[in-house]
Amino acid sequence: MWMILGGCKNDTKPPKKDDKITDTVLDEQDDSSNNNQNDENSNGQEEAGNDANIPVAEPVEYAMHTGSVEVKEDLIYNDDFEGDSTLFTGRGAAKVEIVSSKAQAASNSLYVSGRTALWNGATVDLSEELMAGEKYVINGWVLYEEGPNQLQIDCKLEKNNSEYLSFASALANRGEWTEISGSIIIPAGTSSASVYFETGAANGELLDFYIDSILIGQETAIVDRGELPSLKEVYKDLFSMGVAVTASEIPPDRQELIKQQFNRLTPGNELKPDSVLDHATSISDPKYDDNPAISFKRVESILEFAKESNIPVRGHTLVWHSQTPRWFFAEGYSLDANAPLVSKELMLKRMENYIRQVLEYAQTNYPGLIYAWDVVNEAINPGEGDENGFRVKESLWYEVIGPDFVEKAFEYARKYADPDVKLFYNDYNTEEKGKMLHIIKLVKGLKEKGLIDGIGLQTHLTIDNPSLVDVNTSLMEYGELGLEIQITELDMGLTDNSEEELIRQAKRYKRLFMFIKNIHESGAANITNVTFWGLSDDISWLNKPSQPSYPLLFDNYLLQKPAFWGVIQSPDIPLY
Ligand SMILES: [Ca+2]
Repeated sequence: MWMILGGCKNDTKPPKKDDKITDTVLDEQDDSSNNNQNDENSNGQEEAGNDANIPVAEPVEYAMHTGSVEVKEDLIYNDDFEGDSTLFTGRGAAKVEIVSSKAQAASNSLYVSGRTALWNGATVDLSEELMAGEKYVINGWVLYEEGPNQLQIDCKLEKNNSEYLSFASALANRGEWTEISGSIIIPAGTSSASVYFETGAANGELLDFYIDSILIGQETAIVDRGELPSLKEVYKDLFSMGVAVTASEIPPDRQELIKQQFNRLTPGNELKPDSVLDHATSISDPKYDDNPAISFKRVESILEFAKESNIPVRGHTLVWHSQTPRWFFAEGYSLDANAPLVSKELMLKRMENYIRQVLEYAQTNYPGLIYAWDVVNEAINPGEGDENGFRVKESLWYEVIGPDFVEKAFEYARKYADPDVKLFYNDYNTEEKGKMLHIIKLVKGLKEKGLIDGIGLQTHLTIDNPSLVDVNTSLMEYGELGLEIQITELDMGLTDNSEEELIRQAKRYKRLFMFIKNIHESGAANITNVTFWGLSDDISWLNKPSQPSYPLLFDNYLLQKPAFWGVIQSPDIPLY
C-alpha cells in the first residue's frame, strides 16, 4: 500500500452521490438537452446573473485518500501428493500417478504422461467448491525434464465443459521446479468447473510433466474505499466516462463500482467477430454460405447488466483483421489453414450479412442500448505497401476485398444501423504523424459520403510514451474534421508499482485529463467520451504473469490508486 499523501478521508468533499441515472441516458441527445444549464455558451451567463436559486457549481477539490483492504484467504483445495490417492485424474488420454522419483516438497509429486493432444493433462473437478462471482487464487509447482530449455505450463479452468479460462501460467526452465500462481473470478453462469494443467507442444512433441504442492484458496477482500467522487459526475458536463469489461469481470462488487463511476460500457471481447461468429451452425447448411450464422451467448450477460443499469454501450467491433477467424474468409468456411479464400463478391455478401445480423440483433433485443459502433478497427498501418496506408499484412479483409472493404463496411453499417446509432473508425497510435495523415484522409472521404460520425482514438499509453504534447496536437487535428472524438481504450502501462511510480502515473493521468478538458472546452475537438480499457489492474490485458502491469485507476482489490485522483484533478497530485 502507498502512503496517504496530504489530507485524509475527512477532507474529501465528494459531489452528491447518486448512483441512479435519472436522465434518459440511452439517448445521448437527451443527455445534452437535459443539461442545458451547463451549456455556458448559450445560457450560462444569463442564469448565473438572474437566478440565485439555480445552483452554481462550485469548484470542488478532492483530497486523495487510499481506503483500506482486509484480505482473507480460505483454503478450498490442497494436494501435496503425499497420500495414497489424489482427486486429480488424467484429462483426455493423459495418465496421472503419484510418484516418489520427484518432489518439490516432501517425498512425492504427481506425474502426468501419455498425452496425445495439447489439451491432455491433469484435472480436478471442483464444481462443488468454486462459486460463481467469487475470486480464487492458486499456487503450486511444475516441472518438466525433457525438450526445450523453457516451456510454458498453464493452469486453466474448464467452465461448463465448453469454455476454457486462464487461471495461472508459468515459464519453466527444464529440470527445475517452477512456481505457478494466478487468480480467477469465476464467471456468472458457471455450473461445472474443473481446474487443469496442460502445456503446449515442443517441436511437435507432447511432453510429460510433474506438479506438486497445489493450493487453491478463495480470496475475500473486505474493501473500504471511503467516500469517492464519481468520475462520471466530475466530468458529466464535458463527456461520458466509459469502462471496458469482459463477461467474467462483472461480479456484484465490480458492478457496484462500475455503476458508481461510469456511464458507458464497452464489451472488451464479446462483440468481436471471433466471439459472435458461429462456426458449427455456419457449416451445417449451404444456406449459410453467404450469410454466416452468429451467436450472442457470450455478450448477453454484459448487455443484460448494461440494460438493467441503464448504461449505454459502445459496440466493439464489426470489422477487424484480428480476432476474426480465417474460416470466415475461406471457401465452405473450412478450418483448413490452406483452404482457398472466397471471391471478393462472396466476401462482401458475408460482410454485409454479418453486419446486418449483428445490428439487427442489438436493435431488436436491446433497442437503444448500443449507442455507437466501431465499424472498422485498425485498418491503417502505413509502410506495408499500400499508397493510402492501409494495413496489408495479415489482413484478410484487405487480401480478399482490397482497400475498399473499409468504405463497404461503413456503407452496410449505415444501411442497417438505427438513425441515432453513431458509427466510428477506431485505431491505435493515432498520434503518430504519418498514421494520422492516412486516418484523416480515410475519414474525410467517409465523412463526405455521410458514412461516419466519429473517430475512436484507442490511446494505449505507457508511463513515458507517447508525449502528451503529441496526443494533444492529434486531438486538435482530428477535432478539425468536425466529427465526434472518443478516447476508446485508455490505459497507461506501468511495470513498477512502487509508490513513486504510482504517483508519476497519477501526474501523467492528471495532465492528460487537463489537456482533454481544455481541448474540449475550447471547442477545438468535440470529445464525447473517454473509456478506460478495464476497471482494475488485475484484469488488464497488459498484466501478464511474466510481466505485471499497473495501467488503470483501481488496483487488484478495486481500491482507488493515485491515478484515480490524478484523473479527478486532486490538488494532492502535482501536475509535474
Ligand atoms: Ca509433495
